[in-house]
Amino acid sequence: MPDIEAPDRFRVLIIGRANAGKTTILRAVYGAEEEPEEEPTVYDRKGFNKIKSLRLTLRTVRNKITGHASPTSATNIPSPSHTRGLHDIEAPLVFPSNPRLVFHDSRGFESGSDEELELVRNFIQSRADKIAPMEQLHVIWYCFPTDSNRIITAAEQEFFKTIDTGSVPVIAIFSKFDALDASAFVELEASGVPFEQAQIDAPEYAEKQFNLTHLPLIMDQPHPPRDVVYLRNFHDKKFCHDIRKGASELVEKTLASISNDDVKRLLVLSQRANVETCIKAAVESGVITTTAQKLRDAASFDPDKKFIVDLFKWFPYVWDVTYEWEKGQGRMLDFGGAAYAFKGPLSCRLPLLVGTLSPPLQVFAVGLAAIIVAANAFWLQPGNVYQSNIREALEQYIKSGASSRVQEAIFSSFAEHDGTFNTSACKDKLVQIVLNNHNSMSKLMC
Ligand SMILES: Nc1nc2c(ncn2[C@@H]2O[C@H](COP(=O)(O)OP(=O)(O)O)[C@@H](O)[C@H]2O)c(=O)[nH]1
Ligand SMILES: [Mg+2]
Repeated sequence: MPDIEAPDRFRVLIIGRANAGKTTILRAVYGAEEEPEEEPTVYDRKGFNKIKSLRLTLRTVRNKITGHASPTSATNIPSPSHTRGLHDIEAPLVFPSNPRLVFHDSRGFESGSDEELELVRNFIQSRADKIAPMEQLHVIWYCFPTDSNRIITAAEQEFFKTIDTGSVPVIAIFSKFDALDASAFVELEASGVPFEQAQIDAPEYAEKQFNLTHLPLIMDQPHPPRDVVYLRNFHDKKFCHDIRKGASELVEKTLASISNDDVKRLLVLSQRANVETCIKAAVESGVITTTAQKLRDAASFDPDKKFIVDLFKWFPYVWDVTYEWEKGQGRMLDFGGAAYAFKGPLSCRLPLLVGTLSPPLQVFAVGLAAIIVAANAFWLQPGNVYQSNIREALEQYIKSGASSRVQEAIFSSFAEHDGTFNTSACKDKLVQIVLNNHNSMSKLMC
C-alpha cells in the first residue's frame, strides 16, 4: 500500500549537536512556537501509529480551542523522544499542530565516532529516491551552533568529505549567530567605531569574517552544502524580525535547492514562516490565469467557491483553522469555511473589488483580493487564522484603498493585453501587484 501513496508530508533530516538550536529552528519554520505543550510526538519506526496519531493530533488542537482537557495522558500514544533515551534517527517526529512536516533528529557526530557517521550515511542512503515516495527524505539541514568554541569539528567536515547525499540537498545552518555578532561588535568598538555604528555594522562584519575563516572548512570539501544560512536570536520572541527573516530565508533557500515540483509544493504547504512563498505559489499554480483566459469572451464573472478554495489552499494557516471550525471531525482538506467567510460579503462588495474591469480582469481583481486577504489575515492572528480574521482582512483591504490600487494596477498592466493570460510573464506581473499591495512583515511592527 505505501508504495502507491504520493508523498503528502515534507520530510527533513536535521543534524546537529545537542543544543545546536535544532528544535528552536523547526518550531520557527513550522509555526509551532506558540504551543508550549506540543512536544514532538514520536511515531513508531515504521510509522504504524501514524493515522492514530494524526487523529489524536487534531483532537488535541480542537480540545485546546474548546478548553477540554488533553486526551493524551489517557490514550495509548507513542512516547516522546525524551522518554526514549537516546535519539533514534529512524524515528519520525511531528509537531502535533503541524502534521504536514515530518522530521528526523540526529545529534550528529558529537563524539566523532565512525559509527555515528555510518548511521547517518545508512539512513540517507535508505531514504534516497528509489524508495516509496512517502518515505523519501526531501532535505538535510545541517546545523552548526556558532556559540561553541569549535564551530565546525573535524568529524563534521568528514560528513561533507565523504557523504554524497545524491538528489537530497543539504543546507548548512549556522545557528546562534548572535554570539558572533556580539564578538564582532566588541571588535568594531575596540577599533574606534562609535557604539551605534558598531551595532549596525556588527552582523555584516561577523558574516564576512566567518566566510573567510570558517566557511571554507565545509565549502572546500568534495560534497559541500547547496546553500548556507545564518540564524540569529531564534531563542527570544522579542527578536521576531530576526526569527521571521531567518526562517523565511531558510525556506526560500531550501525551496530553490529542490527540483521536484511536487516536493516544492509540500514544503510551501508545511512551512508557516514565509507568507510570500505562499503568495507566489498561489499565483504560479495558474488558478487565476487559466480562469481569466477561459473568460476572454465572457459577459460576466461570478466567482464560485472552488475558485476561492483553490487559492486559499496555498495558505496553510488558513487551511487548518477552517478544518477545526467547519467540520469538527473528518478530513483536513476542506477550506469551505474560510472560502465562505470571503465569499459571503462578496455579494455586496463585488462591485467595489472589480469596478469597471472586463470579466477576465475581474478574475484578476477577485483572485488577487483573495490572495492578499489570505496573506494579510496571517498578521491578524499569526499562524492561526479564523474565519473572522478573513472577514476582517477583506474589510481592511477595501477600506484601506488597497483594493482600488490593485484594480488600477490590473487595468494599467492588462487593459491592452491580447488575452493570452496563462503565461509566466502574466503571473510575474500579478505576483508583483500582490507584493506591492499586501501587508508585508517590513510594513508592520511585529
Ligand atoms: N543565543 C541564542 N540561543 C539560541 C538560539 N536558538 C536556540 N537557542 C537556545 O539554545 C538552546 C538549545 O536549543 P534547542 O533548540 O533545544 O537545541 P537542540 O538540542 O539542537 O534541539 C535553548 O536554550 C535555546 O533557547 C539563537 O539563535 N541564539
Ligand atoms: Mg532538540
